[in-house]
Amino acid sequence: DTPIRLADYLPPSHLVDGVSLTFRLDPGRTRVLSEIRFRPNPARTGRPDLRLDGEGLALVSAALDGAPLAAKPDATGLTLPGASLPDAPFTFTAEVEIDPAANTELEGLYMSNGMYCTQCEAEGFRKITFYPDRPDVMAPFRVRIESDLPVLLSNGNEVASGPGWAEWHDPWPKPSYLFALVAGDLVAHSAGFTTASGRTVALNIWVRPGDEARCAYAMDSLIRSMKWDEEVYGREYDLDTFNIVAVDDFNMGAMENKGLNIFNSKYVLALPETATDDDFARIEAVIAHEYFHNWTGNRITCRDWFQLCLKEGLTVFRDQQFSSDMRSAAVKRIEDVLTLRARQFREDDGPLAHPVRPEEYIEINNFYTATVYEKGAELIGMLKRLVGDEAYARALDLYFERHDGQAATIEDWLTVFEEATGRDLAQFKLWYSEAGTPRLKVSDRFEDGRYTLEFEQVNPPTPGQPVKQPKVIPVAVGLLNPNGDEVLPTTVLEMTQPRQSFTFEGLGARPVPSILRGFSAPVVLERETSSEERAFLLAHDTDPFNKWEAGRALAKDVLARMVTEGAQPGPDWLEALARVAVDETLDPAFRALALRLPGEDDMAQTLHAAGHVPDPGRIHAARERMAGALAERLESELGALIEALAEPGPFSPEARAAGRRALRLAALGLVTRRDGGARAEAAFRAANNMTEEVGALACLLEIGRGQEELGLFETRWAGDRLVMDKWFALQILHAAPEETAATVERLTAHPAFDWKNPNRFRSVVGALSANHAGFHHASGAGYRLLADWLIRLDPLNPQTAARMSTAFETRARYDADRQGMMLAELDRILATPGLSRDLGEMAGRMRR
Ligand code: HT7
Ligand code: ZN
Repeated sequence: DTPIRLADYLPPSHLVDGVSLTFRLDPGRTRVLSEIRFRPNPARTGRPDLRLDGEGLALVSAALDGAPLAAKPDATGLTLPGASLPDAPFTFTAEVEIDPAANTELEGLYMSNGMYCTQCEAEGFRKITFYPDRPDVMAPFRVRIESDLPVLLSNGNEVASGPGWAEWHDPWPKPSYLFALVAGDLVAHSAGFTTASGRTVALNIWVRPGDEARCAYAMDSLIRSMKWDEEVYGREYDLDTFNIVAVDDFNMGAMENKGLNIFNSKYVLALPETATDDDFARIEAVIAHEYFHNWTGNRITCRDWFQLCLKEGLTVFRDQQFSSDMRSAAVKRIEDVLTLRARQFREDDGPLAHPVRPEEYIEINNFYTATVYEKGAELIGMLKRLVGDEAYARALDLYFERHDGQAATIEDWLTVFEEATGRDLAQFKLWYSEAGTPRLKVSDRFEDGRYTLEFEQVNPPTPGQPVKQPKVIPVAVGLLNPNGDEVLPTTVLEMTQPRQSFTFEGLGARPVPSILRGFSAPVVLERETSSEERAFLLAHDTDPFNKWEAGRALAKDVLARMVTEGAQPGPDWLEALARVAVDETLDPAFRALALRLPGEDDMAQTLHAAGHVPDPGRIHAARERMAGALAERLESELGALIEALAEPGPFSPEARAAGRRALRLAALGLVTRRDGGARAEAAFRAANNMTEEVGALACLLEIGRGQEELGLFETRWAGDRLVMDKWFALQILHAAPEETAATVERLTAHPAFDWKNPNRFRSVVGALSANHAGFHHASGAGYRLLADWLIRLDPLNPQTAARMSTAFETRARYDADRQGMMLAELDRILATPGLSRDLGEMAGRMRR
């Protein structure tokens, strides 16, 4: 497989003025008739060939301006020689046959529970018909669907329908990856929305009969998203209808097809009894994300797939802004940074590191990564911090005005900022082209009332990029007096050099610095800090992110010493945390986050960066001791905390109530380590919502109990796929290290383990790699089991297999035995006959 390179980009040979498609749906033999109106692209000279992508299509007939074509497709498409094409507009027609029932990859047109649906991003449309399947070819689409199924949907507005057919028209030019079609026996949860300019939009969430009552939160989230995008970005919706369809078999979270978003049902369906607070928060965020793509992704799309961060980084940034407006901004920022570090820093630190705008790929599906999405969003946040809110708003207005209807690039994006602000962003652009997480080393000195902070940035090498240049780093800083008063409110220092100092005058005493407030740049801060200073910042910092960060760093220091030196958790950390736990002036959600101990994978990453070889078993044991010590210290407070946080009224999914439940469950987890599970058992039995039900069960599983409750849970929820995914995952996530592989083996033999369903597969095989000590158990059983399942899944669903193979990306952290076992599994995967391009690329990169 040859890599595709950004440097080889060529504009399309032909543009498309319009497409008409007719689908005669049949599970095994669907006919697709296409009529594509082409025009030579004036940007290309010399009568180039027209390449139509097409994979797995049986060509029935083709014609050019009505004259039959004796075209012979190859394995990936059809070439129409330039010399044989008119030098003027012409129409290409074709009829192909496809087999949706046999499509297990869930890309192109496939079937899920008797319903037809599509997934075209990134390159699925070529599995539907012959077409220039590239995002810089944008066209209006007309679609006719013929089927006896009652609900027939496509993009845009419905223009006509009759028994057994419907016709749709999408007036907005779009690339083929945004095409969608759904046909099924579905029911709608409907509502309406009136836009700021007074147009009415019909909103429908389509689900299987029986699920209508579970759509209220998704609908509410959609309406709030539409309103927010009008108020904050001035963006109105632009069609008469907005449809969302929930699908059980789906490779990712959701897809922003124009006017017809398709969702993994887990990001739509929710009732308090079936969905946890985290589920509600994710539904809100995913609904918003897909809706926001209507402008950042659909109206303005990407010129090519190297520009993926143009739509994804910006849309993640927008959904993060939305969630922080809907919920607590501080808590949202902490959660986003936890995710960034757990997924993106991990990626940046290993063989899969790549720039936010990659320069080559073999399989583009492998680049829907934390780097493109989450680091991409951080770059937007930095840009906003550097230019200021008002200039950001001006630049965005210019972006929408100038590039509406276009397929744009990162250069276009940065140019609007340069023009709106007069700033040169050449150095900032390095963030897009260079991979790796910069290290920011900080030292300070204080003399005669002058306080100096000295920064040094180190940009470590990544695969294929041995030498890096200094970046622009916005460092938000505040200074506190020893009595806790803030003497310098948050100020953004702009670092552009390898080393740079900043001096603050007129200070009466040596201040305590609060550096990288709000996590103002995606870097690793390295500064020798005493535990007293960390405890001081945990108590006094006015920046909520850094307040939390101080407690986190303190906990990580303690845990690191426990792992490497066998130390006991000292009173500094215990007392500092105990104060936060009972401080009623603080948001309960913040307190819950502060009580959450550092994760084991995070600790392994940190220990590796500090020059240790992490031992997963020791990390697990030390973390258990740490939780035990905290439970002992807080024993007298926890009971009262749990009682006080019980919610008397009816369940509310909103953030305040969810924060109280999170703190209550954090306390319950600690109490369970002291009372043998009595309170958790009672909480499980009394639970009237899924957050408490699953939370209490997890507490019991953590101490090796809960078998009876697992049985009750299974009996109660056997008929509910989404809830049963939790039942599978919980048992593996909370299994003891030496029992993890056996638990996975037992559960994969369970009759409800439908491994062809991506959600179920992830809830079992994904949970295996998420149990750090279990996956990395010295026996190597976790590695073997994962490789076995990847090899089995690959021929059916290569996209999901490739995505889950990233469990091996941290190989270099561990001891020689574990490294050897992981290598052997990667080699076994690579030696598998018929391995997909997806998994082959991933295993190959991790093998290097
Ligand atoms: N733009 C979408 C990314 C995507 C995807 C979604 C579902 C299935 C397969 C997919 N491949 C790529 C989702 C998003 O970022 O909003
Ligand atoms: Zn997206």
